[in-house]
Amino acid sequence: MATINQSPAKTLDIKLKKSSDINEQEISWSIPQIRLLLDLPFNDLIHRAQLVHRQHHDANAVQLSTLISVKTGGCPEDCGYCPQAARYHTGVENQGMLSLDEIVSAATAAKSQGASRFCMGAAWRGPKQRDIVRMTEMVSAVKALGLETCATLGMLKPGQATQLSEAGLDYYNHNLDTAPEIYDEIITTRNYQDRLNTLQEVRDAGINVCCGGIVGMGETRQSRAGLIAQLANLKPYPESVPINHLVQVEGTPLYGTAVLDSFEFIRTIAAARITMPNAMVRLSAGRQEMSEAIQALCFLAGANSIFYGDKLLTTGNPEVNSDQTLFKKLGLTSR
Ligand code: SAM
Ligand code: DTB
Ligand code: SF4
Repeated sequence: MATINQSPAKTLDIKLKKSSDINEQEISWSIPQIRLLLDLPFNDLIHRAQLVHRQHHDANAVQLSTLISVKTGGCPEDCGYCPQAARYHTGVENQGMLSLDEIVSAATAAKSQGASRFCMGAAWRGPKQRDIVRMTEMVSAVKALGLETCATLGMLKPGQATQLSEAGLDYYNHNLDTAPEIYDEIITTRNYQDRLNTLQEVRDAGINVCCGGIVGMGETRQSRAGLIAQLANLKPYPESVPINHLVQVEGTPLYGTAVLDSFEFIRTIAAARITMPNAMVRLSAGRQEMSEAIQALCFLAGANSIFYGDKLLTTGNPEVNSDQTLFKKLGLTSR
């Protein structure tokens, strides 16, 4: 690991100037360094993010993932943002596990609309063994359609990730959600280490890691720097980094939180891009509440993936038609 005993500003300069000479997976990012990025004048930050983005990616290509809720609502956890927690009264209707046929027809439709990845989410604390068996059938069937597969099922016990991997799972989504120091203000039914343990299970099973967080939960800029530092310092950092803007759902504890300024959201995307150059950074939840112009700035800041389809898990997402129109306006290609 590169140890650099200089001031944050100096080392930030070294990282940014010599990015082609260093093995970026070996680099550790300190919170003060990420804070310096977040504090840059907006234009400077976006410029730096674009430089990194263009070194590592096609600047006009965006990857499309479609989400489906395999099992909805009634979750025993207390995540303060989540409409699916049983303890909050949000009007989400509980739905038992979908059938294999329902999954296959949703995945077929997603593929025909242009998605390259199909992500299956379940409102569980973690899957039971019988759930894993059914999930492996779904993963194999979706994979057989020629789609990349992703699942987000909560905490995994030893051995479960291997079963999913053997079924053909390409990505597992498990978010750190926020910085460690404010984590227990948001969730108390599991801790940061639980999350890190699941991420390690996923890594050890050879599945790509999809891990990001939520901004707009009332956190400070310093906490956003803390979240990005946690993600960027995972060794290796995640292949896919979803940055969600909190979707405020009535009945959840976080409903009524002061709405985060969009430029803070875009800054967070830029910091993720700069610190995790090879990752796919996904402009995730909250897109329905964003104007086209804000979304365009997110792409400029280095986002190169979105959730595509009229629904996220329980909340709305822009319609496929309007995304296609936006991509045309911006000259973006998709895969
Ligand atoms: N139950 C599993 C778990 O929590 O790991 C998987 C599904 S859970 C809904 C997946 C992720 O969705 C959460 O970790 C969180 O980052 C995100 N999420 C949930 N509700 C959200 C909201 N209202 N706004 C933004 N992101 C949200
Ligand atoms: C992620 O980071 N965001 C997605 C996906 N991973 C599973 C979920 C967003 C959920 C938004 C609230 C809802 O629709 O229930
Ligand atoms: Fe349950 Fe996941 Fe929602 Fe938390 S985020 S309440 S674990 S469905």
